[in-house]
Amino acid sequence: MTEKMTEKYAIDLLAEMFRRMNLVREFELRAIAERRGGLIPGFIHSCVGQEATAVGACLALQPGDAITSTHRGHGHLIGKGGDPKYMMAELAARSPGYCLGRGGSLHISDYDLGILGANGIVAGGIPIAVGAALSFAMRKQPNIALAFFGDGATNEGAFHEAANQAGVWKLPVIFFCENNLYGEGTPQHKQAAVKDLAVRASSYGFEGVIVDGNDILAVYDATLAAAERARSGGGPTMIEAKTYRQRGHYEGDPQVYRTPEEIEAWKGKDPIPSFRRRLVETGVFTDADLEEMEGSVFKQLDEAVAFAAAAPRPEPGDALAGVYADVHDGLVF
Ligand SMILES: Cc1ncc(C[n+]2csc(CCOP(=O)(O)OP(=O)(O)O)c2C)c(N)n1
Ligand SMILES: [Mg+2]
Repeated sequence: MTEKMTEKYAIDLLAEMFRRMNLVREFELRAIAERRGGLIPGFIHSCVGQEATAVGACLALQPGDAITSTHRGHGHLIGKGGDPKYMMAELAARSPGYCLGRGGSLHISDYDLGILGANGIVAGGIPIAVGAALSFAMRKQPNIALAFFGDGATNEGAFHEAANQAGVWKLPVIFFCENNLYGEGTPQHKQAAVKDLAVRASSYGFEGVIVDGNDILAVYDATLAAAERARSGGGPTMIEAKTYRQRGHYEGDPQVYRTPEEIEAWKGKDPIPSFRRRLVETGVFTDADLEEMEGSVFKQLDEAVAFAAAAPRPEPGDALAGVYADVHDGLVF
């Protein structure tokens, strides 16, 4: 089993999967604590419980590939290499943040890393990813784009229009649906008449696959296969990863739409401890190896919080820097 695991996956990759999933989890918990403590204003939609989809999918991509993210995007950004220091500064509305401290959690992007943006508009990132894929194809670049979105987003016109166009043009794009069973407080069966959202891909002429979104290796394998297909001219794939968010839709959500028993049952399928057990049981890493990685995550987050807390706030006089519209003589350009 050990040999099989390390034959198929490089040991550095397995370590990175573990470390990055922990970084996402602890980033979320730390951000929630710092919001309560007053450092962070505004909303947080945490992805606690969904770390395997974010990290597994991103680690199957190449550095030049692009992603688009959602309102629940911290995991996607860290998965694609985003720096928690600048993320934390952005959440704390400080000027060294990814958007100069003006965007907050829902508007983080880093074009150098291929992160084309978190997005407060449900399904808003999907056409952007298709546009990036079209651009890669027209420029004959060997890159692909991946759009993350939720189950609720597959009921939006933007999803269907973008999927249709990508199917017609066979664009190098992956439609990655994190199906966490709810769109805000609405369970999936009240918003879609199909049980498996992956079937929607067939309307647009490409394959839809279903994976266990709490199994990082299954997510990685499915994304790698889809990425290879896209890169070799085979067009789009939709991946539906079945998962669960362990916390509310947003911090403070009273969660009246689901039972504590349901939440507890899904905590039993938490993607991080199950991967940890697998790594130890197969002898890939010892407990001590993994503890060291966990410790390094806490250290990195301590540094990120200290950086954010010490950073300056944006100056009101800089409000028009870095924006596309400007005002001259009372007119907006
Ligand atoms: C176009 C649009 N409609 C509605 C909203 C309000 N809204 C924010 S998140 C959300 C639910 C999205 O559900 P899903 O796509 O399943 O993502 P999840 O929150 O479960 O990750 C809604 C309706 C919005 N931000 N944008
Ligand atoms: Mg959802």
